[in-house]
Amino acid sequence: MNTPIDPDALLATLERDGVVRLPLPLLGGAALERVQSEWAARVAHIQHNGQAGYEARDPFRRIVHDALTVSPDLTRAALHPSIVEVVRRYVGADAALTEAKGWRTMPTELDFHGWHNDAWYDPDLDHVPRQLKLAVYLSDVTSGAFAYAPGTHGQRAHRHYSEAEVDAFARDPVVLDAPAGHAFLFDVSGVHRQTVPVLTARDAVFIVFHDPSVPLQAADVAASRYRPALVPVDALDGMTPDQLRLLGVGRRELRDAMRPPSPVDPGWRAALARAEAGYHAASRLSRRVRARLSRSRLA
Ligand SMILES: O=C(O)CCC(=O)C(=O)O
Repeated sequence: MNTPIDPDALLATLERDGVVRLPLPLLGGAALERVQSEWAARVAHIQHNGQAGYEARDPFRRIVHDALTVSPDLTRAALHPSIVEVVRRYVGADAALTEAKGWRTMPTELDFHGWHNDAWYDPDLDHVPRQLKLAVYLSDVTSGAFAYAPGTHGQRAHRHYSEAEVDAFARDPVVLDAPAGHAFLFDVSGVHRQTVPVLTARDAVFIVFHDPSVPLQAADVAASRYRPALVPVDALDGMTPDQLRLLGVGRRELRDAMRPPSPVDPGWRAALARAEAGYHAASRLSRRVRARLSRSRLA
């Protein structure tokens, strides 16, 4: 959907609150259904032997990396011309899309994450560089919504915050419940969280924009966290030079920021090797049992 959205109004709210709800859905109708059906396939099983799936990092969220690969509709929605303008005016003309990650949060009563703001840049920097996230809901969100403490953006400290600290902030949190296809932007230096309880599974994609020349914190360098986006190639058809630039096309500094993947921890490597050996042994046994059963049926 390329219906124009007033960038000046979005920017004014973003500067004041650090968060802004988009007034129109980014995805709707057949495009939303296509994205939801591809997404459902990604969150149905753990990524395995090259088959696209989710990463099971914790019991609460099924994490989908390179989330724009899910569908050209999602890539085009993320690069809606008004979003491109807001991102370039809020973050800077050199902003680029540096990560697209989504997750299905499983129903839970547990307070598994809490209020926090995001650490991402080198802490020795003498200013707070801007990073924006565009969140797009792929399911109707009536519980487990994202929430943001308005006006808390721009701070240097990156940590978790208690309910009492958030209650002491000047204004009440903005709770972003919305139907599937709706979206919002937020400055990650402000205090935010997913609310609990999550009564039904919640699907959301978070797309990150910052200036890739900003030095990163060591943990994100080691993890090769921010890197050029992977997108379905047909999503590029008809994109404007501004959209392509935000996506990272021709941006050498994005490629330069990439590091070889960090080696897997030796303990994990050994555990994965044992799991793989067990899987192959079980497959061999099952083949032998099936062969013997079919021979005895023929005899
Ligand atoms: O899943 C959510 O709503 C929280 C997202 C969040 O904390 C983040 O993207 O930093």
